[in-house]
Amino acid sequence: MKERRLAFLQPPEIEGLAYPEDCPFKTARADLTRRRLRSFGSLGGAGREEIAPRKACLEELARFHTPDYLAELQRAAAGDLTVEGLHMGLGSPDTPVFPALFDYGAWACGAGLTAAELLLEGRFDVVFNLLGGFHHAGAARAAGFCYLNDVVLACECLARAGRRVVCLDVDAHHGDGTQAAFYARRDVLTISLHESGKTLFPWGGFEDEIGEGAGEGFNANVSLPARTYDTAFLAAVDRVVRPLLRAYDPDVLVVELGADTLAGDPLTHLSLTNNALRELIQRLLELERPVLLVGGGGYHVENTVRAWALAWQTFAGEDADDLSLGMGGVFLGNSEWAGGLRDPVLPVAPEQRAAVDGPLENAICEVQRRVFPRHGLPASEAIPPRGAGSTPIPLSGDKQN
Ligand code: OKP
Ligand code: ZN
Repeated sequence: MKERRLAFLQPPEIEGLAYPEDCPFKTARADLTRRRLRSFGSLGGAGREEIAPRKACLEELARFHTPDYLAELQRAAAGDLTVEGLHMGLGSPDTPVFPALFDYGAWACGAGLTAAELLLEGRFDVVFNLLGGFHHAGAARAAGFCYLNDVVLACECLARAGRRVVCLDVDAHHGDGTQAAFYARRDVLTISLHESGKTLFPWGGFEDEIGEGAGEGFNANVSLPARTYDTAFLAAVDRVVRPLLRAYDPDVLVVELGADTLAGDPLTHLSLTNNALRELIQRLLELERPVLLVGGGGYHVENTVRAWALAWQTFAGEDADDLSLGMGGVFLGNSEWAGGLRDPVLPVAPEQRAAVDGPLENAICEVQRRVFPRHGLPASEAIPPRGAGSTPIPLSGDKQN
């Protein structure tokens, strides 16, 4: 296997910058992941570099955000929340006003731009910006813990360099800000898999949102039912994401890997384990394209850190099944787990399967019907027999899925 060159971006300057204590968004997750990886020996040394990114300047932020909004954000950060600020979404429980709100976002955006440049220069194959993932922010609007949209700025930077970009967002929440930014464009194909807007903020992201004008057919949403489990998620990946990736054939991938899809997340209702995220990444690696991976949600801090660290190891090729005690993770006794960073496989209850499978099948068929023809793909696929190329590979050890 070809050695991939990985970079982990973490600005030392953001240490101590945090959201208010009562806000579930914890900025410490990125640095905790960095430390976890260092303790494993997975970070540091050739091809596994830590790089200090730059902070985005106003001019760069204005490639997406309006000058009025940027001024209002800075005003609010300085303690002056105006009526205009309120109208731009500031000052709600989901968009608290606190001193670091502008600086933290500007660092996340700067890291996104640094990451894009490192990929454009060809210096790395995979760049992690776990500070980022602020996919709800609009051009002049704050929402859902997001003020400045690093995902949009990074995609825009890659697109303006002439690259065909796929932005894949697998945060539990719909990537509405990113979708809106590229809705009428086809140089950035946006794909979001998220818990259905019927049960979760931001209450949208349905299959009929397919883009408009020149961008029609270049936005794809898959609504995941509450309690979606690993193999159901991977079926959506295999039947929607994989065909679209192959057909669009991007030059570069931007992946929002919010970890709030994991079972036990306090804000959402999905039931994934980090094994599903690992398998997703293994499928993305088949493309052999540079990847910018950004963070996002993930409100169970330890689960999030473990998932992001596992994601890094997967990109680094350190997660092979035969590695150490392997077998995809095994129980040694009643409680001893030898799966490394991997979660134990979660059993799927029959009623859970019954609740998930029908709505998910509809969602998959609906997005295939609406989006696939634009890409020369058949509007519906007969579910191929087991063993054929596009069926989900069962998770190791999970006999029932
Ligand atoms: C950000 B990210 C309704 C509660 C919504 C906001 C969740 C923001 C998630 N007021 N809470 O996509 O993980
Ligand atoms: Zn989220």
